[in-house]
Amino acid sequence: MSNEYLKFDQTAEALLAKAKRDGAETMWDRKAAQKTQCGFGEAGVCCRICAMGPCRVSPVPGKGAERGICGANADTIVARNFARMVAGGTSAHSDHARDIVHAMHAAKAEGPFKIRDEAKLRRISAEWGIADADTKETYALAHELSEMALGEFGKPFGTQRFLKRAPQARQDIWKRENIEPRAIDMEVTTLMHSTHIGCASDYESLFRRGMRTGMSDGWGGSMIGTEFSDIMYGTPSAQASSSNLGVIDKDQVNILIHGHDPNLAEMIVLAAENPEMIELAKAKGAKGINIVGMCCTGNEMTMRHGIKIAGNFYQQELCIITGAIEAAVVDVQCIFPALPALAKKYHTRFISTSEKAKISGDMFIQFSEATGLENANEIVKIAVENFVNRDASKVEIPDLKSDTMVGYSVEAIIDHLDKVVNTNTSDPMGTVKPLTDVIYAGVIRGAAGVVGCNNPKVEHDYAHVTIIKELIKRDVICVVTGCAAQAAAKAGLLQLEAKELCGRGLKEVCERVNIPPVLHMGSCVDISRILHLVNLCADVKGIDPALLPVVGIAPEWMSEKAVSIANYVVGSGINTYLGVIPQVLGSPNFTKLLTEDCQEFLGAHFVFEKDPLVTVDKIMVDLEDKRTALGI
Ligand code: XCC
Ligand code: SF4
Repeated sequence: MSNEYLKFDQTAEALLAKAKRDGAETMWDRKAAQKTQCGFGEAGVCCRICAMGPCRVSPVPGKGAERGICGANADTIVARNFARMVAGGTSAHSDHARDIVHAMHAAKAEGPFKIRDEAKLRRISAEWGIADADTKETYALAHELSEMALGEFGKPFGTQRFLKRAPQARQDIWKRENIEPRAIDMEVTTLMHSTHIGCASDYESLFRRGMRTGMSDGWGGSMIGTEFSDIMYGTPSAQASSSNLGVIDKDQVNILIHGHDPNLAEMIVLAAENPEMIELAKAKGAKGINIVGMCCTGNEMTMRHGIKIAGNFYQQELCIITGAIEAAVVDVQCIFPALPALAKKYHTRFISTSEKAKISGDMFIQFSEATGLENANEIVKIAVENFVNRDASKVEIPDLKSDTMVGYSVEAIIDHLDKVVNTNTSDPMGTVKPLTDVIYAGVIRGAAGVVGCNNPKVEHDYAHVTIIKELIKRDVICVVTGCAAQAAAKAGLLQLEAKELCGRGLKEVCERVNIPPVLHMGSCVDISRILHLVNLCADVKGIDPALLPVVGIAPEWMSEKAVSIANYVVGSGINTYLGVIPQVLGSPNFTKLLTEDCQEFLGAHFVFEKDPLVTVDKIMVDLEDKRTALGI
C-alpha cells in the first residue's frame, strides 16, 4: 500500500490491507470519496450562520464576491467561524469537567465515587478560600467544593477562580485586555450571541471575545476537569505502561475504552477486577480481561492506573480491524460515527454510554453517577460473554508495542525534583525551582508542550515524533498530552532510555532526576497541568510566563478543542505553533492578527508552519530570543 500519509505508522499497512480483505471501510476510503476538499471552507470564507445564506466570499481580495448578503466581509466571516470553533471546543472540555464535578458531588465514603486524594481536596479547598479546609469532614468538604465548582460554570458575577494561579504580571495583562474569563457557560453563550447574524462584525473584537472564551476553557473547564479528577481518582504518579496495538492480547477478553471522560472508565476498571467477572472470562475460554485505552480516556486511565495504551485517534479503526476486541466502549468526543458499522464486520460490540454522544448503530447503555458501577458491570459482562463469538481466522494483532513511562502530573514532577534537590520549601505544593534553575543555567534551553490530535492532512504521527526528537536533541525538554503523547509513547520516547537521543544537558538532567526527556502529562484537559507548571516556573522568578523560553505546539491537530486550547495557550503568554493551518487564510487581516498583531497586547502569537523541521528551527530561534531577552 502506498498511502503517503501512513508511511510512518508501522501498524497501518497490514491492517488496512486486512480491512480491504474483510470488506471494511476506513477513514481513508471516506477521505478519498471526499475528493478535493472545498476551497472556500478551507479558507474560512463560507458562512451559513443565517438562512439568507450560505454565502461564500472570495478568499482572494479584489476578486469575486466580497460580501455576503448581509454585508459581512471575509474578515467578519473568518473571525466568526474561528470564534465558533473556540465555543465548540470550550463547551466540550468544560461540559466534560462539569460531569466530573457532578460525580464528585455524588461521592460517598462507601464509593464507588469517592475521594482518593484527600490532600488535594484540602489544598484546592483552601486555595478557593473555604474556611476550615484542613479540618472539615472529607465528604462535607467535597460537597462544598463541588458546589463551588459548579458555580464556576454559571455564576452571575466574578471571574474564574484559578486565574489567581498566574503571576500578577499576567493577571494584569488579562485585566487590561479584558480577557479574564467569567463563568464558563456565560463566555460560550455570549460568544454564540456575538457571532449571530447582525452582531459583531469587527474581527479584532471577535478575536478578543473568542480569546476570553478559550481562557474559560484552560483556566476554567480544563483545569477543573483535571484537578477534580485527581481528587476523585488520585493524582497521577510516575509508573510504567506499554503502548501500541500490540497491547491487545489474543488470549484475553479485550475491552477498548475510548473517548475522554474518566468517570465511566474508572468504573469499568473496577468491574473488570471483580473476581466473578474474571471467573466468567475463564469459563468462556479466555485467560482474563484486558482493558486497553485510546485517545484521552486512554490517557486518563494510563496516567492513574498504568492501563495499556492501544493507540491514538487515527488508530481507533485499526484497533477494531484486529478482530480481537470484544467491546469498544465509548464516552464522549473524538469517536468516529463510523465505528458501529465497522464493529459489525467483526464480532465487536460497540457500546456508547452518554446521551451527549449517543452513537447509533449498535448498543446504548446510559451511564449515570447513580448507577455507575452497575452500568460498568453490565458492559464488562457483555464483553466477556462476547469472547466466544470471536473468529480466530479474523484475528491479526500487530506484534508491536513500546514500553513507556506515564503519570507525570505537576505533583509527580515536583516529587522527582525533590528527591534530588532539597529546597526546604514551606509551600504545600512543593516547588519547581530546580527545574527553573536548570533552564536559567542553560543546561536545558527551554521547554515545549507538544499536544493534539492526528489529522489525515498530514502523515500519521510523523510530525509529532519528528518535532519531539529534534527538540530533545537540542536540549529542549518536552511535555506531552493527548494523541501527541500517545505518538511519543509508541515511538519509545517516553522511556528513560530516550535520554540517549538528547543533547548533553538534557541527558544529564534525565539521569540525575530519573525522568524521561518527554513527560506524559495526561489527556487534553490536562494541558491545564502544563499551564500550571509553566506558571509555577514563572512565579519562582516573579515574571510574566511570556518571558520564559517555553512554547506550545500542536503538529497534527484537528478538533475544535484544539482551537480553544491554542487560544488559551496564546492568551497565557505562550507562543503556539500549529502544524495544520486553521481555516482563516481567507482573511489576511485576521491571519495577521493571529500571527503578528496579538503579540503586542498578549505577549504571544500563533505560528502556522506545516514542515516539522522548519517548525523546530523556528522554535529554537524563539527560545534563544527569549533567553537573550532574559539575559540568561
Ligand atoms: Fe481527540 Fe483528546 Fe485530539 Fe486526540 S488529541 S484527537 S481532541 S483525543 Ni486532544
Ligand atoms: Fe450570508 Fe450574512 Fe447570513 Fe452569513 S450571516 S449566511 S454572510 S447573510
